[in-house]
Amino acid sequence: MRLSRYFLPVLKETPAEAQIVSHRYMLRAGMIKQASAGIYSWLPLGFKVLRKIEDIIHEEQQRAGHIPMLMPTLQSADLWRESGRYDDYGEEMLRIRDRHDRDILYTPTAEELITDIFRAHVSSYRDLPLTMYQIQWKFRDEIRPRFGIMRGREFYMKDGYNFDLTKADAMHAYNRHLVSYLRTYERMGLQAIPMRADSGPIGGDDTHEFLVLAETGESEVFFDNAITELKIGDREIDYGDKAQCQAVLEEFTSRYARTDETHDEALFNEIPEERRRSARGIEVGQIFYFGTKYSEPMGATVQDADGNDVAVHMGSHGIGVSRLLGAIIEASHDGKGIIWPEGVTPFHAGIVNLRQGDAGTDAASERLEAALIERGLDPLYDDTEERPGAKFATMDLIGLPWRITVGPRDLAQGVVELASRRTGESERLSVDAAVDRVAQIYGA
Ligand code: 5CA
Repeated sequence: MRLSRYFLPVLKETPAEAQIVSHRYMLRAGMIKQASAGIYSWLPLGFKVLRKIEDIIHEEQQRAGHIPMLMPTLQSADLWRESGRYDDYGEEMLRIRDRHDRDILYTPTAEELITDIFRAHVSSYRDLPLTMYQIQWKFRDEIRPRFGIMRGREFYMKDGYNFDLTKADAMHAYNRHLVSYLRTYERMGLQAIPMRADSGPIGGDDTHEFLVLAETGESEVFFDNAITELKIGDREIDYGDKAQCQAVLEEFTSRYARTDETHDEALFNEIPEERRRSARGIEVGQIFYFGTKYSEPMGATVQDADGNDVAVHMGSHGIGVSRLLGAIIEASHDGKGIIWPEGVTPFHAGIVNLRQGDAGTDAASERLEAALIERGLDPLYDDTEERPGAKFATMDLIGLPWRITVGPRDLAQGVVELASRRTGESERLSVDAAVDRVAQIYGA
């Protein structure tokens, strides 16, 4: 992409309404624009990162054997009356009346709709286990939308639903979700700690929230610091292996880690003092097992091997897709701007031409751009007439992990400068070597 032809409305001034760094940088880097309270347009740069995050979630969900699908944002109130949640959900639900005076609502979550699909098509235990998921917009009329996309009213969520014959099978689905979520967040450069939480309007007793530690987080959390040493890394996971998934769950949940809703001071005090931590965190996901809470009232049953009709055991599992952008920025930035982890960066590298219009630097920049594209990479070439200082400031703000600078003095010696946004370190390399290095970083 050529910057001169892109839409990147960067702001020089810090917007007054933004209280936290991720919101400030998302506005300044031209990633989002508020449409109305808690509702945002995703400008091209923000949209690109949103898509990257979504792609990682799809890959990891399908690796775990979960099936993608899509349900509508507008749903009939009647289904929600069947489960009893139409009245229970309260003010956060956006209720709408259509021209025929029918009550509809903008989905805050989709347990009812998926249960309705299930009961229409599945009647035998032989069709289980089944887990389907979607990535779809949600609406919750939050009383205090704030921090930009972090607590929006309209937000993008991955929501998955499992249907199983027994509680034991449903707990395997729960464990699979926990493991796949850990992998998902790690690929985004995040450490998200599973913590015992409260289930709220979704219901059930078994639930974990995933928290990214950050001073600006809305949740108060308490944990044994030993938990921060744990990593999934590149270990092989066989999602069909119940014992293995259970063992990973135990590894990651046996230490004390709770949100304030379930915090137990006496248990907390049993942790050796030097490992006791209280901090703040951003909730980027939550998994639930709630048994037959929806299947029973809605008649989602299957025939078991003995011919008895039994209500299926269910759980639901959410990731805050749009909120993750904020969480990643909170976890990875400096005073100059965002520092994207390679896994989610909107462009793989930035090319800065220090003397636009100079035959030599133009040709070398174009050669770099073409060679990176040839390797399957997606560079952003700043081909504008801006001064070098302004070009560097924009690249630092938008946070591409690698920058290749093409200047007349270096070119006279046959080199360009490859710089890391994270460390600030740079080296001088030939155009070909710089392309090889960037391709190698991305495994391209
Ligand atoms: N039905 C379940 C799982 S699919 C559910 O709705 N879970 S949830 O309420 O915990 O939401 C899932 C995730 O969505 C949360 O962990 C959080 O990361 C994100 N989320 C929730 N509310 C908002 C909001 N107002 N703005 C941005 N993200 C949100």
